[in-house]
Amino acid sequence: MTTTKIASPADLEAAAPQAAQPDVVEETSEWIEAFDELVAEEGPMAGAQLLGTLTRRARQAGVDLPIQLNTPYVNTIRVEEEEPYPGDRLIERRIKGLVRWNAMAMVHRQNKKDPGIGGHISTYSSIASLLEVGFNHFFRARYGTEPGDFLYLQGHASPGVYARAFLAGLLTEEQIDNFRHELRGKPGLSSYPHPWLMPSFWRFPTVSMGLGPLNAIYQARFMRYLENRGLISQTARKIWAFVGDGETDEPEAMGSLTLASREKLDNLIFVVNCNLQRLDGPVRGNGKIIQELEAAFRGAGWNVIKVIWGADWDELLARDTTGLLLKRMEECVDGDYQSLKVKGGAYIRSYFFGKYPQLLELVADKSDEELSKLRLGGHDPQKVYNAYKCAVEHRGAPTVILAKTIKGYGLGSAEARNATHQEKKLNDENLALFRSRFDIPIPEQAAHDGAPYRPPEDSLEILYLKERRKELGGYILQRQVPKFDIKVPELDYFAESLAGSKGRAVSTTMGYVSMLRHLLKHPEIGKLIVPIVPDEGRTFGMESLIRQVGIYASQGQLYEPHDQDMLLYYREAKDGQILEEGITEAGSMGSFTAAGTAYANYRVPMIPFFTFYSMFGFQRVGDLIWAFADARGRGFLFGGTAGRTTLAGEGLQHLDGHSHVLASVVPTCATYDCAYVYEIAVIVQDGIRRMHQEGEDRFYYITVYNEDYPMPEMPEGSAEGILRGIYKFKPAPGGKPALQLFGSGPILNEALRAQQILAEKYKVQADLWSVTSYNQLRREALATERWNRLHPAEKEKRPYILQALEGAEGPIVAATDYMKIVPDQLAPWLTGRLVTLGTDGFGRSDNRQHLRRHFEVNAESIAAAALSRLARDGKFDARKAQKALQDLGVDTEKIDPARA
Ligand SMILES: Cc1ncc(C[n+]2csc(CCOP(=O)(O)OP(=O)(O)O)c2C)c(N)n1
Ligand SMILES: [Mg+2]
Repeated sequence: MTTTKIASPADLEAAAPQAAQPDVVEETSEWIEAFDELVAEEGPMAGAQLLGTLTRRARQAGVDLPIQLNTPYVNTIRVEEEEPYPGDRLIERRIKGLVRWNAMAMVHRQNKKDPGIGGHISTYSSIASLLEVGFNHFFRARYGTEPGDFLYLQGHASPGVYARAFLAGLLTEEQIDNFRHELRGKPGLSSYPHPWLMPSFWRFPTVSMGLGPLNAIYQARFMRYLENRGLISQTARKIWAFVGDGETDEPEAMGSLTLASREKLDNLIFVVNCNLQRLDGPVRGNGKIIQELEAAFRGAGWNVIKVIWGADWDELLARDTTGLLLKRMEECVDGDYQSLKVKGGAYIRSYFFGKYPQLLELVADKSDEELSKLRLGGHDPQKVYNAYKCAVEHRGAPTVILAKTIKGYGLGSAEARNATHQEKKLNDENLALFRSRFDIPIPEQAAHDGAPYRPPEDSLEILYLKERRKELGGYILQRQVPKFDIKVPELDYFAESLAGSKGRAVSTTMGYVSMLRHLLKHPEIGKLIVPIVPDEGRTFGMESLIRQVGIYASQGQLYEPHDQDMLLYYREAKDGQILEEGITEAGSMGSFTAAGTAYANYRVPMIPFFTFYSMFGFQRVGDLIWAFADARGRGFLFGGTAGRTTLAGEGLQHLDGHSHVLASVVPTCATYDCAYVYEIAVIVQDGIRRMHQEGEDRFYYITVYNEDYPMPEMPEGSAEGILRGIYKFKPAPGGKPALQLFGSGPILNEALRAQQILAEKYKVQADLWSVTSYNQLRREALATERWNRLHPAEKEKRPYILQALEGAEGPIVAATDYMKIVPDQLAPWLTGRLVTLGTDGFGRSDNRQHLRRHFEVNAESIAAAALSRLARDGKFDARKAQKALQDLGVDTEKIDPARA
């Protein structure tokens, strides 16, 4: 059997013609000659075919051929294939100079005015040509009545994006003047792309590196999903994702590449800005990031276009008959290229060309200055234009453009230096140099101050810029949200979920899934629901959903599923509605984000329900959830298999007792821990109404469990309390209560049992409350308290938690399957009353009964805690309380589970 291996540099060296044995030299040259003839007569395709056939033949014959994923270190598009530039290069250069100036000046001036306010100038300066060619010739603002291309931009390049919007008249000088000054009562500009902060400008938060590329891939896939399901019309819309070369080290950036090729996402274009540097220094000092990325993307099935050298190098490459120029290009590592830029023309001559006398000869007619100005591909509009054109026209696969640029391009002595990323200001000399290099027509003093500059409205530059944008459908940096006129289902649509299970033991997960199944049938919003699962559908009992609406598969189902004769077979369909993502919570978040922001991006108010293992949610993909909130995402996150003691047997890595803590930190996330199915129905119904009828930018985190128990019918009048976070579930059974019991999720049942134990065994009466959201209660209380603080002369308002507890006396024992900090969020308003029982500490493998005893959240522990507290308050005999603990089986001397 032959094995295939990837070529190592040594293999390639060995396979190189110059290393061939003397006796095969003649034969080799004959082969080459024949090959050249074939290509000349029949064309490159014939050459490729011949080599393909030969390679297959060689492998069959047992020849161990290395796989070669790299092409030479030159541009992918040959000069002969290039098309002429369609724009006015001169004016475009002037516009670019103006954008560069304003971007640089914005950061420079702000840091002079307000030292330490930050900002970046070197990222944009490297990416300027890549963006300008796009803005002038490619980025479409609309396709007919449909929204246009989507741009994921490097967050740190935002000054350049603002500068262009300023020239286009989209942003005012006052805004430019208030870059990074958002809190001064004037319109300012956020540091980075944040739709939350600038909702009519930014669409995609990208500055947490790696999330942009991942979200772009899933966005491209979701666009196809909407098209295939007939929810939007098919357009030529492209998703352009600008990515830093350093950023590609983030696993999220590269982790989903094969999805894009598998799904043939030719609506997706990555542009990697290969300035060879990141924050601290070179991305690959000892290697070549462009070659490394080429192999990775090509291996993943992408169309790869390298844009390495500018037109200045074409002539040198054409004149070099020795092959030494390419050899030298390939020998140098990225650290060398960085030094060549920093050290200038004479060094380039001696170090780069000087290695081989023939190369020195090649540049004998060039001055040192000319050598220092030999342009790279990513700064050459002609090269960039051709790469973009090929990318846009490419069919059947996503494209990545690897464009070589210089970090800090045009910033004088800061260019390409290791420290350039942190540069905030230019010195006077560099400012003057910048002004003359890019011909900025402003007075010296204004230049010195770094004043913004916008030429008059009727200047050639502004007219040209506007005309180009008009041609492309208008300005692209705009985010508009239409008003939707959808009728969301009323609560009675959920009647089945509200009615209880009539004594049948079911889990909240089952109840949730049947509710989802019902929602999918809704005549108006059914089609808008997007169920998303990361290979966990069976865990949550979703097989019936698979049968009902199918799993989305862009190619349909190409095979006959082995279980086709079963009712609940594995059904994949081109118009399938479920996104079955496989084992990727990050990728699922990509889909959740694309779906949850579709109301703004596609003007289709999709309603995603992403159901996952609660332990692998916020803990695993918290930053993606944060970005979802920033993007003003709307939808439902369902944390299944929730609870540190409810998910039995799984142990430390799986038992979640803290996702509610993590979820509580996201400002637009409403978190709910539900005990009964009707609670979920009330929250989902109201959520859809608030998000899509009222247009609120919020989303939900709801935990559901796999413990089966009878679901009660919804108590009359409890809807408001469910939504606000607390309602009385069962009043004290026999007389005036001495204390209050709070329970959440399945632990409410433990509290219910505790209520009985207390009444029957100890004659202690307690009210029982279901607390659906400590977090919502806390937020409301904080807002009320803030109002009180700011209005000392007005009548004090009472937080909802105190209103709800009006007249409810005695201590409060709150029990949860989550950490104690969850109920403790209400401690400031329940001073001296609150006793919290929760599941702090690592989970263990055991059944519910033992887990709850271990974590001290079982009914007995709740009853014991109540008696203990009453004893401390002098309301129950202390010795009897101690005895009760023993009778209830509470081990008073066991180790604290928080430390076990
Ligand atoms: C997740 C994350 N980690 C770290 C940073 C901080 N950071 C901002 S820019 C940067 C370097 C970026 O380098 P590169 O991706 O090559 O972009 P360039 O500026 O060179 O174009 C770093 C580390 C961040 N924004 N996000
Ligand atoms: Mg970089």
